[in-house]
Amino acid sequence: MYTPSPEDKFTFGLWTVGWQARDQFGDATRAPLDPVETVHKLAELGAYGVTFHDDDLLAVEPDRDRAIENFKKALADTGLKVPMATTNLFTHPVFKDGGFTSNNREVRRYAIRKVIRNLDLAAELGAKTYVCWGGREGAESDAAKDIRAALSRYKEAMDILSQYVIDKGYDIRFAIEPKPNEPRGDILLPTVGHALAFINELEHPEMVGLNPETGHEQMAGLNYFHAISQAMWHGKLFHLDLNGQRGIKYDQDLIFGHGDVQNAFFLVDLLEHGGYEGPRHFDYKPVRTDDKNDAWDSLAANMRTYLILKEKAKAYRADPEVQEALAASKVDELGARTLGEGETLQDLLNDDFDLDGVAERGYHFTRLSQLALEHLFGVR
Ligand code: DIG
Ligand code: MN
Ligand code: MN
Ligand code: MN
Repeated sequence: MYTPSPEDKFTFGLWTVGWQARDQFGDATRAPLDPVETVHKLAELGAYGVTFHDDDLLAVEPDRDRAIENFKKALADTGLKVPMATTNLFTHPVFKDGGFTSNNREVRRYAIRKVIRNLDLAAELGAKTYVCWGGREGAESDAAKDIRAALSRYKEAMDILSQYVIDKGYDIRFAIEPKPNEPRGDILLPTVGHALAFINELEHPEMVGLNPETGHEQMAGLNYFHAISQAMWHGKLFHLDLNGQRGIKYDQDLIFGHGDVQNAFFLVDLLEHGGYEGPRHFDYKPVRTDDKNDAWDSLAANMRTYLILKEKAKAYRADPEVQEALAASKVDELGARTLGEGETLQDLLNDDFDLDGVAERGYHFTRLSQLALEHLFGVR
């Protein structure tokens, strides 16, 4: 029961369970983790794939070529896929004012070189999505960053990288990952909405989509189910980072479902019934209080929680009382065009509308929401 298998398409970043739990107020509580061990453990736990930043491969092997060879062998030995890759443009001090949008032009050029080098490896490993999380693209002071110029440089970098993928013939699309703040005081492209608008200004917008993260939208006080819905509506949900967040505070990267569990329930229902075919990728971190075994338990907990919510969402949809409540709340009626097929505007203008009568009617959302919650609680 709730045992994950590769068919579930669960994937994890090396940087998740590999996080040594160093934070700005305390040192590491866990030893570095060999990516080879992570790949084998992910396969053992039923995951479909693994994702990585370029630098994650060097966790225990400083020689890049050897580290890549070790990683490739582990992938071959386990059959684990690599659906996504990304670049670390945030740890090295050189990126302290950003990568693509650093005020220092030499840094901007280095950042693009660093991405290109890992794009080649991503293509070699069969990754179809390349994530760009601009964690350091931002500022703490309004005096320090000309935001319009920064957005021009961000666009320039994305256009250069898109052209590179086109010229090389790689089957790769880019996915921008929004986040409102941390580590920068204010990060550029802070939410799904900002990123969607930005993508429209690029030379190759069809090659660039989104990688929305649960906690990042929630850090901005926004609804992740809404964010994912809009990304899907635009055809821009290229990938997603699932995790948990408990309110507007620092980025917690909790286990999926360990934050707003109701929102997670409806998110899983949306992914399972809304036609998203991509990986269910977890970008979470084992809490700093976890030892190595706890950390592996936390990794498994992400997949188990997803499968539990998936089963509950299925039962919710199959419940005749829920179907009746959905109809009573006219949820499906929203799918009907406001101006019917063959109707003219004049037909609409001619409506005979009982304003006061309709205004009096309720939508019965309370009954529907309570039914959903009771399915979530497992009492239906
Ligand atoms: C943080 O949420 C970011 C980095 O971990 C990485 O660049 C990206 C990958 O999904 N998420
Ligand atoms: Mn303080
Ligand atoms: Mn995060
Ligand atoms: Mn992320």
